[in-house]
Amino acid sequence: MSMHTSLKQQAIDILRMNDRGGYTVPTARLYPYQWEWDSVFAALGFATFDRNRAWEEIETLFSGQWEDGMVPHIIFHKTDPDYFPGPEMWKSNTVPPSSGHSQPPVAASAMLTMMKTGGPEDRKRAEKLFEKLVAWHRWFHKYRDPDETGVVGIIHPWESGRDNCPDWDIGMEQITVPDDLGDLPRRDITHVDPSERPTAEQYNRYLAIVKFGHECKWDHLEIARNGPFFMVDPCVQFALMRGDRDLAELADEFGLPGIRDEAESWLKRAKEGCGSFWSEDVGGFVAKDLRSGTLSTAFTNASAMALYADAGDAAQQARLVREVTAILDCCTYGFPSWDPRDSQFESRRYWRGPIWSVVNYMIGTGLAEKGHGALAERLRGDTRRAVETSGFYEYFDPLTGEGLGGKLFTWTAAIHLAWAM
Ligand code: 9YW
Repeated sequence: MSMHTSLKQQAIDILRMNDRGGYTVPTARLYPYQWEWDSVFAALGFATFDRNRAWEEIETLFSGQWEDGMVPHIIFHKTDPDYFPGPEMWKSNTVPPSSGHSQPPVAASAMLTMMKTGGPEDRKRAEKLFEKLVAWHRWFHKYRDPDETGVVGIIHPWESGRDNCPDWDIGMEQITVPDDLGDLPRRDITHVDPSERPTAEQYNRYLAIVKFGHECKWDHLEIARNGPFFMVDPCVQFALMRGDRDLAELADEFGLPGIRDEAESWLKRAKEGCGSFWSEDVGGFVAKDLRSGTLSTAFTNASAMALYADAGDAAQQARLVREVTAILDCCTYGFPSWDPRDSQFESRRYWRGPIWSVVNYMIGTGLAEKGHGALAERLRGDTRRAVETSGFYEYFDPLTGEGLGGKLFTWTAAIHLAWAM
């Protein structure tokens, strides 16, 4: 793209370029399908210049919703040999075909934001989708927290959206790879540097979970109870808590007190449940393996999302803000996906150190709302500077700002427009 085009215009051009008609792909070739949370953030970006297209993005996403209420993490609108694992591995048996688990449920919050910043047409579009949105939240509570503990589990590292974070090593180590998995025709390492991507051993375990899922026909209660992997992810938990709060507000707007009460009772239970994955050692909420009870060992960008969900008591919140500050002091660009003071930190490897605009947006929103305006501004500035330094990459090195992963990336462009401009 020309050096003379403004960054704002470049961001708009990227969203248009990645538009496949009703939905956007995260980036051409590397990720050729519709991803759940990418699409929701894309909608926030579109909403700054094309409201109709913004709502269309979310409507297309919900067109892939399963009968049980789940919104899948990938929808395979058109088969593309460039991506593995494609529909033939997931065997979802749905139209359109999709993956078999979800991703962080961020749509309620985006829809509320779009309604608040819009007019009567936005309200109409939100209201029309509301029933589907409620069904998705109910699905999360029923199938990801079957014992009503107030804490939802994820059945695959990919459900977190923070695919390769060291958090998942705890659960992944316990997975036995079936003998009949065969050689996996990975495509990701033909598109980007393998040193920034997961290893072969990790990929086999990822696919072992997929195999368990389709073999039980995606029976999500069976997967939660007996599947190979079940962990708490602070990102999904906090996105859902924030989403429940925003769902309650939407229900109020639409005059549905029963649904507001339902969402508020989920939230109350979740606030109590959060104590179970607080780590005094780390000074924050961390991932937890629900099978063994093991807590993860470091502060991540998901830990920093606590204020976005208003999780924790006053002392916990004060403590975690101290960690947020200390971690930002070690980086040129915040917020790293793994604590740079920990030996497992890798500044360039996928979710093991780099920064992501979308997570920054949620962290920054929470910080600003809870009275930490300077920290929030620091993060917003870092998010913009990373783009100014390197362009609209998928993610960035927190030490140098170097752009990594896919180029001309939808959600980086969307967040630039919606938040960091
Ligand atoms: C993969 C599309 C997706 C994101 C995830 C991210 C990555 C896909 O890309 O996963 O094949 O590894 O981890 O959060 O939705 O941008």
